[in-house]
Amino acid sequence: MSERDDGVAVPWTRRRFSAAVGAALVPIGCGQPSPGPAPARALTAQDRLLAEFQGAYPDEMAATGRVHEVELVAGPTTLEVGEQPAMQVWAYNGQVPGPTLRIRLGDTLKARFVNRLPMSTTIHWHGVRVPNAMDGVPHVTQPPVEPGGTFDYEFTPKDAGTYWFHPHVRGSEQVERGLVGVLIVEDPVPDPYSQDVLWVLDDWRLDPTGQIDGKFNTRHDLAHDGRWGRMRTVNGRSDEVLRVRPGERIRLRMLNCANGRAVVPHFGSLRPKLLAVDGKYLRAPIEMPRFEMAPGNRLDVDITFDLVSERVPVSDLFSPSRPHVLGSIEIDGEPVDTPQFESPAAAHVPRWTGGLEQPVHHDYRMNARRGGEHGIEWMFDNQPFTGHDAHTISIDLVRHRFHRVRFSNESGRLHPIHMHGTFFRVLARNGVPVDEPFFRDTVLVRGRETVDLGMVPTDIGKWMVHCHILEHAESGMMTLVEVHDDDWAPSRS
Ligand SMILES: [Cu+2]
Repeated sequence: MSERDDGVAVPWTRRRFSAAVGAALVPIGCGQPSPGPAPARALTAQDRLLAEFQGAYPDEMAATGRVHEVELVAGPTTLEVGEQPAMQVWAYNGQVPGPTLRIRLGDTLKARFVNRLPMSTTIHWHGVRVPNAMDGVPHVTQPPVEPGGTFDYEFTPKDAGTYWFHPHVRGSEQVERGLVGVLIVEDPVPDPYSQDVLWVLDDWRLDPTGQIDGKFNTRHDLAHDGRWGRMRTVNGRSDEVLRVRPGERIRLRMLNCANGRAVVPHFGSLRPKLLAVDGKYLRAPIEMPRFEMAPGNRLDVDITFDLVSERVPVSDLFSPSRPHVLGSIEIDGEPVDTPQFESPAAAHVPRWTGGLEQPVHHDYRMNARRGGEHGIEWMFDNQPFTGHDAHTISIDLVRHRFHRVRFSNESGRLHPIHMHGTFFRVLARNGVPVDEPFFRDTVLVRGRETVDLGMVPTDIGKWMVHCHILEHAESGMMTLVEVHDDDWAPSRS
């Protein structure tokens, strides 16, 4: 069931939409109070883009009143992977990956976080449209949680889908050490899949003793696409097998939580349908394309198994000449009836073909230079991020308005760009229009590539934009945008 017709989503009201379009009629930068009712006039391109957006996702979500209270404790523990010696890791609630929190759309999550790490941390809820104060960015939305400290997160997600959570302090170390958890927001009435399965894809770089290599943000990591480890895991295991019976129809949710590695999942003889990207349903299901899952991306696929017994390897084809088997799916046992229902991928996703006629609101140039704490600094606009406590806002956005934002990669490295607090759609790559039938919160920008994004922010506040190669972020490739309320205009001072 899509969010459009579930009865829980609060659609944009006519009043709210009119307000948004009304705001669009006031040219930004004029700053003058309107002398009276605006004269009737033709719809602008901005109005048309907003009208297309209407119904894509709700501005607010009515709470069901169901509250899920959980405690998340970050602390040291051990993990055994295959034949490796026990590895010292950091984990939420003693598990790697951490607990999967499963709630329904409209439910409220109350998470009491306890820090038992030897350093400060926070929790960021990746992809979830939360109130700004719940976004987990130290010094910007909350103080860092010191060792022994606690923080209470509480929010009602506005979108069903597959999300995840991780620290936003020294991410390149804390995420690599194992601090990753998953938040699944189910539809109000989940479809009757035979199984709803999660695969958390990760890699680990070990030292010669089999422990996590304690050298973080190395010059090599920074000069390349971050830290890529040779030990690969799915759900913390090197030999993950998903067992299904012939006839089953499953929903497989995949998350790439590696620091730097991109993954192109390939399902061999199987024919999965892509359902959702970064949590959000597609316009309609499509045959699984070659999809470069950058760190942070999630893909949900719908797979029906034929009436045969076989074991199908699921491979990573990011480097086609060096395929890597991630895990496998074993089809065996007594056949079952295949659940029959319409795909939940039936979202309203605006095409926004007019988006490329809008002026570029900001063009972020991405590059690096020598220097800084780690020897190399990654930057937006020649400006390395110097710490959350000394942040500056790079651009202003206005809620309920369409913005076209460009990311120009002047380097040869990969930069998966993640925006907090909003979804966006890719409008063009290297100036060539693309119509991805889905929203995203993270997009892989290749070397020398330029990507144009379209977005309509729904939540005010200060939100991070950063590279999700955590070593690039740690060495400066982070910035903040501020989303202002509908009636905001820049000051003329
Ligand atoms: Cu990067």
